Amino acid sequence: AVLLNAIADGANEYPKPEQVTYTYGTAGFRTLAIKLPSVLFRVALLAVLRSKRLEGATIGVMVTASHNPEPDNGVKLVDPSGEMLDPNWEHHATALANCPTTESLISTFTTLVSHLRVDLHQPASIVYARDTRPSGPDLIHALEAGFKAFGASVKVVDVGVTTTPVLHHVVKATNDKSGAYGKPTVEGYMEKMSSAFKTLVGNKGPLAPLYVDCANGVGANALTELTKYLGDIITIHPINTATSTPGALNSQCGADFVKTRQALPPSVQSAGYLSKPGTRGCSYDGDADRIVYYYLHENKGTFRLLDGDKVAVMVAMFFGDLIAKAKLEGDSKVKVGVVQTAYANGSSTKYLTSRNIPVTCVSTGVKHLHHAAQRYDIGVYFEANGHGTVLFSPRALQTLQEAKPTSPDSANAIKHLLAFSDLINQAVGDALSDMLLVEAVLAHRGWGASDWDAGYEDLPNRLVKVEVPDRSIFVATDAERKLVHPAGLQEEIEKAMAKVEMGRSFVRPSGTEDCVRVYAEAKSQVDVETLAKIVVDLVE
Ligand code: 16G
Ligand code: ZN
Repeated sequence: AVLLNAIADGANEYPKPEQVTYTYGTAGFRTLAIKLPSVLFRVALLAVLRSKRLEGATIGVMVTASHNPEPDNGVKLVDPSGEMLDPNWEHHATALANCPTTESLISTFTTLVSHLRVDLHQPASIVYARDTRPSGPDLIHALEAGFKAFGASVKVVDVGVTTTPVLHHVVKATNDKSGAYGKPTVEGYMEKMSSAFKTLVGNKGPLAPLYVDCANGVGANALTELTKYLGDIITIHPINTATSTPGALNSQCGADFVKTRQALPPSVQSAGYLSKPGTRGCSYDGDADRIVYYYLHENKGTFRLLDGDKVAVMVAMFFGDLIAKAKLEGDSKVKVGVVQTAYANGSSTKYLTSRNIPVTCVSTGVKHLHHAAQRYDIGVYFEANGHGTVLFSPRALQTLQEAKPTSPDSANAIKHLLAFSDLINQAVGDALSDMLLVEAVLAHRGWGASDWDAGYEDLPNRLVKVEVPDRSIFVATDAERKLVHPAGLQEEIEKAMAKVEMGRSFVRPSGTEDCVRVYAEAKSQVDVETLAKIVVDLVE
């Protein structure tokens, strides 16, 4: 009763706005920041319940709206393994967020406690962080008010202003009592990544300079921190680092801007950072869990995008070669697989499958890719938009640790594979760790940006956002590649696809915005435009 009173007192401070319905979606709760204080208070309650249910295992709470505009914010929970919240708990979050009154909140909370069999006497432990958004501090206050209702039984650690992947790392490392995953701090993470990077490229440096567009977000802080540990192996030039300039976050810069516009951020263009042929640039998003690379074509000066698909292909091929060099024999052989979504460019999928690398296609959203990647020994997963990482299965790690090298070459390959497993964030994709992964692979291959790009040519493609009265009538299946509803629409889309050479198109409701997305690709730009237009018309 004391607890319920404390929760009720706190809840009264953060009433739910009327006429707002919240959904815990692919990226947690995300909307205008001014609508979120009550949600943060209630998310705190759920985080505590989840931690208690898991006997005090540490749960993470991240306050960010990633690539969204500055007035937005959001919140998501991180499970003890460092992965996204168990999907079975997502609707409990939604239920708590939507209770119209304090009374109904208390009754929903009480129901959850008994329904989920939570022992309130268990301890709870939470770590939390936020990005650089101006709305962050107030939302963190609301979150902390939720923890305070439980009194001293809840242990909290404020990681402060940091990136989403750093928070995931801290959660995973805190829960790994063996200490093998590294120290549960920002410094611990930077140390782990940079020492693996040094093992991999220490004798190949200094690497060619790299320009990094930080989207004026929290990635700028993390990158400054990381460069302190990297020494002079690589010269990194951070740009778009104005984290306290109002309105600058994600504006005309960042991974989402670059991927959607297929162009340089104007700031990068006008400063001419990439004008020296072969110079590489990359862009993070607002919370630094996404990255895309690019460069300017040597002769034509045109923009060339190296997106998540390009990273996946390069990395998968490289690991395949490294495993061959390691000469791991027989049953213990380690195999590489790739996970993509329907948005992966058809050329990338064809490139991989024609080289006997297995490819799985899953629905959009990191959690789907992550789980599918866990089924491979070394699972490379990337969304075209730049979310992704590489997972090493426990069996693969054990095989590598126990492998008996047959030559100095194989010993080296094994050492490098293990160093890559330390360099790469095993909890979630990280722009910083992915950047070092790309740089290390390029250095090992002796490649520049154009060598990397030469593997395959993207099919021309188009992504269109269509506003519809009710997106819930669009129901997709087969990893979102086909529509089962509205009846008959899929047949029409397929007819349109058949009309153009190498035509492919699909329609899916967005999980983050009130719209439907239409994707089309074909052999020529003209055909893509035709196909996209037909499908958009069908949807409208
Ligand atoms: C979320 C997902 C991202 C996905 C995007 C699709 C996470 C952490 N983020 O941002 O992976 O690409 O949604 O958005 O899972 P859409 O459903 O609006 O197309
Ligand atoms: Zn993000």
